[in-house]
Amino acid sequence: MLREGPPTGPSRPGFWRSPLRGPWLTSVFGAVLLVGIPVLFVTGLLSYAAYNPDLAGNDQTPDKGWLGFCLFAWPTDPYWLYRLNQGVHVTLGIVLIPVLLAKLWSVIPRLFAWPPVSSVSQALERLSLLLLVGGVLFEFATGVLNIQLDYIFPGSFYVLHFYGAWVFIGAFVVHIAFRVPLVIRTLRSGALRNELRMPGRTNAAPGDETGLVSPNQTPPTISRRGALGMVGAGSLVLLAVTAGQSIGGSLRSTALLAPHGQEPGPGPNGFQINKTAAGVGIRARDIGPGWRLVVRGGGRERIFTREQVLALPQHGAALPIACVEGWSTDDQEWSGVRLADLAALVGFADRVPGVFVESAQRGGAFRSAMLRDNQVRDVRSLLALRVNGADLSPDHGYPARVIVPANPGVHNTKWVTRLTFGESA
Ligand SMILES: Nc1nc2c(c(=O)[nH]1)N[C@H]1C(S)=C(S)[C@@H](COP(=O)(O)O)O[C@H]1N2
Ligand SMILES: [Mo]
Repeated sequence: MLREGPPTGPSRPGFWRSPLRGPWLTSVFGAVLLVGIPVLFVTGLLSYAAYNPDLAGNDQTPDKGWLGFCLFAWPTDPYWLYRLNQGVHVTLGIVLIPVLLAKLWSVIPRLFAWPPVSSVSQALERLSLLLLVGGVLFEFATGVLNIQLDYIFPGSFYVLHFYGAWVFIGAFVVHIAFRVPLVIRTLRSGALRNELRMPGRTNAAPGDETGLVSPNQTPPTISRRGALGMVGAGSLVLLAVTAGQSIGGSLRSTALLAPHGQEPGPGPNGFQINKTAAGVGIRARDIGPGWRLVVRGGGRERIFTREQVLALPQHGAALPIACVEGWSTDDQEWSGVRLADLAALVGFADRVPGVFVESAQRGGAFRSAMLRDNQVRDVRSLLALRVNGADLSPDHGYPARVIVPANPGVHNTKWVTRLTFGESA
């Protein structure tokens, strides 16, 4: 194969003919990603840490090994921390999609470079490119699918997205080590204004080392300014139809791409619903008068009716629901019993432990969650019975749900039936 003379098809020099391709355009897109990708990576790791995957009872990614170095006791302050982190992660990820596609478009000739392997170092570089391109497509695709298709993954989305992120970021670091000097040189040398003004072709620098400039350019149909404008406009449109789901307030209605709860309806329970009671198989009798709350720990067990829970000291907290999918609610006024008070009822008064929360839901990963001791200790952490002055609606978790500051939405378990303090599942 390799010896069969000059390649045909997309590997042929001159097959790719856009006059826009060249080191300058690629460097501009690359520079944007150089800033954006690390922000995605860091917010992604923080998001991962927020799930307490080091606690038994949670989704643990058991083979993570030393990759678990980034775990720590996720704080409850500021209470909007997860909301902000996840809003940035998801919104930025979506906004970068046009830039990513444009960057890939601009380097396509390189991906078909011939011969595929010419030296050991070139083979290594191509391997890193494979991991880079494969990794970035995998991360963006799994992220978007998780948002739009509502948790379709057979196993756990977190596991795929987490390991994928490490593979990708490894290749990314190798790639920028090779390429950053070129990006800096390119962006420094060509005056921005000149590049933008020049409507026509990319002039191949003598001995174009990048292989991006086509030797066989077609006449230009759009200027580089136009190309940048198109990509930028694409990103701005995505920003405009996404950000409202995380910012909230009156901007919420602009979030046309938001997958959930566009029309939550009026009233005190009128805010987004992730999974409805019917949707996860909660039956009327699970949450009817026969509902009981079991509080266990330290060898003790106490059982409460809803009236008895309501008779315990009630406290309020204004907290949002913030989902991994990026959407969040504005602060809602929850009221209910402090988790720390419930711990005290089974004997944990001075040293408040973590708690394993279970719900009336019979299957599925979201039916239970393990919360850490610092989360239980926070006085705003509630087993909420009411929201905005009304009883919880069945879809928001009636008779009782967990609400904890800065907690990922999925750990604010709805339809709670059992709290086990001081031990894991
Ligand atoms: N039992 C149970 N609790 C649950 C869920 C679930 O599917 N089952 N979904 C979680 C997720 S993913 C989110 S984002 C929040 C959403 O709460 P809301 O529907 O009241 O807005 O509930 C969480 N609590
Ligand atoms: Mo969620």
